[in-house]
Amino acid sequence: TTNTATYKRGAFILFEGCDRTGKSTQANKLFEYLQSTGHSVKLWKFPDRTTPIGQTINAYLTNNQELDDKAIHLLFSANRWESLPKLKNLLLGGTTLIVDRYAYSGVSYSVAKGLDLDWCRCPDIGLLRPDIIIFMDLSIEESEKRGGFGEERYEKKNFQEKVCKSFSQLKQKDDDDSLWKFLDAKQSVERLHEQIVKISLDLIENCSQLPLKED
Ligand code: T5A
Ligand code: NA
Repeated sequence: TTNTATYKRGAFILFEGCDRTGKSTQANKLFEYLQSTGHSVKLWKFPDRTTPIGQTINAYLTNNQELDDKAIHLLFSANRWESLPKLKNLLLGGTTLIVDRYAYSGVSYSVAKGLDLDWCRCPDIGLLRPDIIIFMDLSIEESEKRGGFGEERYEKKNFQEKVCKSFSQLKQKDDDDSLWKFLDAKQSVERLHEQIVKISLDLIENCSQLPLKED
């Protein structure tokens, strides 16, 4: 029949990148823009430090707790699994999700410590796959200028260089190259925001008929 209601799911928009590349700034601005223009949208940040697992992760990141590299890797992954039912319901209910870091950060930071890339990917297999990865691409020299790195565990130059390398490896290994949208994160906040709005509106328009995919 002609008047079958068209089903519309939300878009899964992911921001990824090394530390201090402007992910949270852009995720917040996109959220405010979409919300103010009447979209159903939610902002989600990983690690989600509000859950019991997230609190352990926070203690680790702030150097208040030591954990084995593999153990903390699995906790970061578990922190994504515990929110999966909520994220899935939101997307299927038509809400667009803006996610600040996800499994790609999970793998890249652990690989930078020396863990095997394929081992690192295993615990995240079966999580939802984003519709786009907006990768904030910035040299370490530029990111260092942004107020310098703080007190958290990973905020050191040579470690960040390894993280950047792992992200590139992940992109190269991805069968779906079009998933990754690299942006020159050196541009102004406003200039980047304009591009991100355009990309996101196109995606929201076009992804709604596609099924959700698992990673
Ligand atoms: N981690 C995370 C893992 O190891 N495994 C995992 O599975 C996951 C999910 C915490 C750590 O956890 C690791 C990765 C991290 O090391 P976090 O809480 O996301 O992750 O880290 P944060 O410290 O909150 O955020 P970042 O350091 O990554 O910074 P952002 O969000 O990239 O940058 P943002 O927006 O806060 O901006 C940084 C500074 O730059 C300025 C901002 O005003 C700010 O001062 N800025 C700009 N300056 C000039 N031009 C622009 N275009 C600018 N945009 C922002
Ligand atoms: Na951030």
